[in-house]
Amino acid sequence: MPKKDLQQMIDAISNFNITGVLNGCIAYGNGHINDTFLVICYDEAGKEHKYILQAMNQYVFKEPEKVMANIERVTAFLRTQTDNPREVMSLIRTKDNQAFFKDQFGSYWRMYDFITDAICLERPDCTEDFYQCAVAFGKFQRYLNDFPAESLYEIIPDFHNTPKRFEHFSQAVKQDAFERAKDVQEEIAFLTARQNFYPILTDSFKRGVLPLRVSHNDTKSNNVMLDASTRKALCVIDLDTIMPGFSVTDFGDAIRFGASTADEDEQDLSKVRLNLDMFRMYTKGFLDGCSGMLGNDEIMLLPEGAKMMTIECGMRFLTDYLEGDIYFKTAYATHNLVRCRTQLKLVQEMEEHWDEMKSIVKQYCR
Ligand code: ADP
Ligand code: GN1
Ligand code: MG
Repeated sequence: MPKKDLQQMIDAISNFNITGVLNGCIAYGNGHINDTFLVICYDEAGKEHKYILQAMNQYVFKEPEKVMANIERVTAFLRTQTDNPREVMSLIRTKDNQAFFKDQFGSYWRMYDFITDAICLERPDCTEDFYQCAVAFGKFQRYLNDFPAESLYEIIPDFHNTPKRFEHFSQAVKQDAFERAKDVQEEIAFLTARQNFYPILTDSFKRGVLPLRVSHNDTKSNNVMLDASTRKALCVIDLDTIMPGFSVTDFGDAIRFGASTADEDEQDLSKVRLNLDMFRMYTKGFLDGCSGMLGNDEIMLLPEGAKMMTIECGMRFLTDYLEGDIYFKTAYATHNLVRCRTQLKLVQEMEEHWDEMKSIVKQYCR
């Protein structure tokens, strides 16, 4: 994605209905996808007003209008489910009342109110914080229980369709456009050996065991805000990938990221372990947030959701490595490979602790 220059940013900001005069705009956060900026303005009384400005990633989001249409509908619905405005992301509309601004270069911009007095955790380091992230994502499922999931646009087709992801991965191995496959034979063998696992969730859906729900699809802990003073669950953010999907993949993606003892790009694999206490607390928090909404079949598939999201993410990182790092932002040449390896190590850990994971979730069946 081409870098945005300052003037382009200032022009974009001037199209939104913000309060005050622009004082500063700085790169913000650690997302892998969009270009995110913190915008600071001051009004005549000297009061500060903060906003989040994002240039949408148009390689990832081919139809930004559809992304914004989903976000508008879902945030409006969420607002009917809670009295606390701080629980829902607030889009700032443009001066001509649109949810986004398309500039003369074809870039799409959008703005949100900055959520003040809140924190978001790159990686939760205690079970209580992780519990709160789980409550936020569980509540998100509950609030959207009556929203017609199938009426949402499928923003990235087959986003968590792991068999399709494996097909794409196999093509990337075959094409080997950057002659990198020779260096990753072990990882290719690992992913190939687990082929029978990949259709488990899509088959459960086809058999009617797994219901279609509104899912967030990117439930990392840095996509949820906690209240800075109480550290209680506040607001789910990063709404780009809201689509029809499964509750168990929302659960799983959070486990993949937050129940690991190391960062997603840790180079020392001996540090990458599955923290079962974190798994236990996230399970409790997610089901507390869902408040009885999930059926026993769904609950029993939560461990599969965790393993599926982890192996799928490893596969996606390796696919991107083989294709020349075109999807995820990277900071160095082997960044995607390093990320892939942490995910595969975590899959191994889950396989070793499979019976414990299953028995933890079983306690919540009715
Ligand atoms: P990406 O899709 O690239 O991950 P996000 O929408 O998650 O982008 O934004 C990146 C980071 O910016 C988040 O992890 C969070 O730290 C911060 N952020 C995003 N929206 C807000 C907001 N409304 N208020 C405060 N911080 C925000
Ligand atoms: C991306 O946008 P961000 O950084 O929250 C990706 C997720 C991956 C994640 C891996 C739209 O999430 O699917 O799981 O990186 N988002 C998209 O860290 O592909
Ligand atoms: Mg994010």
